Amino acid sequence: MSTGKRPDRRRFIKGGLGTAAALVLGGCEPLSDRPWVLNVLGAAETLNYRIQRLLLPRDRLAPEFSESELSAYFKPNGTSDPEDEEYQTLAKNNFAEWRLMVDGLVERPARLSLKELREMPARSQITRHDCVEGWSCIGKWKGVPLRALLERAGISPRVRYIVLHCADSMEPGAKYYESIDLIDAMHPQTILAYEMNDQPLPIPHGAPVRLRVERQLGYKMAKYVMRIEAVESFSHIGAGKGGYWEDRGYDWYAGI
Ligand SMILES: Nc1nc2c(c(=O)[nH]1)N[C@H]1C(S)=C(S)[C@@H](COP(=O)(O)O)O[C@H]1N2
Ligand SMILES: [Mo]
Repeated sequence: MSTGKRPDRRRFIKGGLGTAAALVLGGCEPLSDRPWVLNVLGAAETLNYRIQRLLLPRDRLAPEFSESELSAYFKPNGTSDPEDEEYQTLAKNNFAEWRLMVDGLVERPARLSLKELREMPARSQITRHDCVEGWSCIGKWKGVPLRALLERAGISPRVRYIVLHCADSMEPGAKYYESIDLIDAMHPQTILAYEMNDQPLPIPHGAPVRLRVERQLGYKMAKYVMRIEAVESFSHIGAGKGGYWEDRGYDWYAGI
């Protein structure tokens, strides 16, 4: 089924599927309970991050799947149609005026159109999306490797994290955002996807572009990305924990 390079975890997930078969949501599979995904204690999280970073090769690939394994239905989650006026205006014109800002600690800040992104080298991959809420779906994604964008912008040696700023407000004054380290940012499967299942990325799934960072849980995969900021630290953003959900108790490192 998969190229399973993670025997323990995969067996664990499969183990949960027997009883869960009845819950299958049109191709999306519920996962078993995973208490380790929501440990609010920083110590356990840091340990998970360190162990994964120490023991697993930096370029370890997430399993990829075949077309026949695509989920018939891919569940949208979180925001599915941003109400923010700026976003609504951009969406009305099919994102022709949308620009991706690439800035922060970079030599060549950029504002790129969707057309410019589409002209850059692209990568396609069929992967499984695991949400912390306990479901997973398999989808096909095409987009620009984040690495190519960062190389184009020229990041400073001081950069440690890449922050993704999104268009959607989760509550007044709090837009969704996420951050990843440079190992994940430079990973070959980390892409800014503008296509899903061979179609332009639909609004419920993050149009015009969303992050795919395949070795982590769904909440890391920022949708409606407006800006990519290269930073030394994210302590000055939001509540300082590196993401909208992290600021509310989720782990910053959601490795699977
Ligand atoms: N901007 C933004 N990105 C987001 C979210 C969101 O609400 N807003 N939800 C996250 C969560 S919890 C998941 S599981 C995935 C859902 O992606 P999907 O809608 O394509 O299934 O997007 C993630 N990225
Ligand atoms: Mo999620």
